[in-house]
Amino acid sequence: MSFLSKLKETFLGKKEEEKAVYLSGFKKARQTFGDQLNEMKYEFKGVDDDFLEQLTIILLESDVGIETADLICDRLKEKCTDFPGLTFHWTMNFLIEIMQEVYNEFEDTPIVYNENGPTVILLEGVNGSGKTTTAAKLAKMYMGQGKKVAFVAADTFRAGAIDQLAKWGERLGVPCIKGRENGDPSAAIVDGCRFAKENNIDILLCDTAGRLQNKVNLMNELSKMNRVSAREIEGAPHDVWLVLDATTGQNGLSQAEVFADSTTLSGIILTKMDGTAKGGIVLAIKHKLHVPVLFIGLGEQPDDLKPFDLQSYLYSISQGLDSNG
Ligand SMILES: Nc1nc2c(ncn2[C@@H]2O[C@H](COP(=O)(O)OP(=O)(O)O)[C@@H](O)[C@H]2O)c(=O)[nH]1
Ligand SMILES: [Mg+2]
Repeated sequence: MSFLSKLKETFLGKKEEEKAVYLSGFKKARQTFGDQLNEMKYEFKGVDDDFLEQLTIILLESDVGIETADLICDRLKEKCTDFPGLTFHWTMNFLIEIMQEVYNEFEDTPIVYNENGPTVILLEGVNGSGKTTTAAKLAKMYMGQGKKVAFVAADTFRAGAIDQLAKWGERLGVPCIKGRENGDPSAAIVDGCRFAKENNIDILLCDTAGRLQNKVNLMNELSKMNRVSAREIEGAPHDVWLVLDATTGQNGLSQAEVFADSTTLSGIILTKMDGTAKGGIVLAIKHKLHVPVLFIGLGEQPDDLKPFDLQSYLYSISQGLDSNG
């Protein structure tokens, strides 16, 4: 059985709801990637320079980024030299399989949960990336798993940010420990950790500020949040997740690099996949930063968050390439 057929079989075995979410969330990505690739079948003469150039363009248009695109093309070329006269269909099989290998080259680290008290999760990212909305979505998800959740509104720099999270707290029934506007975000984290310990909270979601203007400041601020939470709760922060707007493409990737240089990231949440996101950023992030994509955001409501699944992703963006031809 070909790689694409196996991918399809795995995908079709998933829950209806998950399938629908992936297919609609990655529709734009499929149009820029799978559909474009499919167009190439009419002029396919083998994996030659023309083909590879065209493929590079499609990968770049999908936000895969030049380094990752080059790597994928090199591997494909190498693999195909062993198979002269390879059909378009099998070339596509190799291509998508190589994309999976590129993603899997660095092992995904699992989410860390604190067995002996509250799990402290820091959400980081620039203004507007979707941190506050993602905090609400994660709260809904964890409450659905029977966990006790609390918020820390530690984005003390953006006017209205604290109230925005507090409102989500009221809607969802999640206590919200508020920072002081223009105050020290770390002070709010300390208050939140103490509240979590006293109230047997399982998951403490900390909505922080992300100011990229000055890397040294950012680094100091992030490391202070790490330090103060570790003082309150052993092993905290247990998870540090970067919230990234997927529609910002390569710009988002450079933001991610600055954060990754400034702190230890344990996961990425890609928001706004329901928008014009092209999807390739998933591969670029994993390949360049070695940080796994944990969740994807597909809308503005608390239910619009899904765990990232590599196979569903690959199937959704390459849908249509599985037909023999
Ligand atoms: N379409 C869509 N909009 C989102 C998503 N996540 C966040 N948003 C919207 O993006 C805007 C900024 O989100 P917010 O959570 O306030 O960002 P923050 O500044 O990082 O806290 C808001 O209008 C959100 O409703 C998503 O996954 N899809
Ligand atoms: Mg916010």
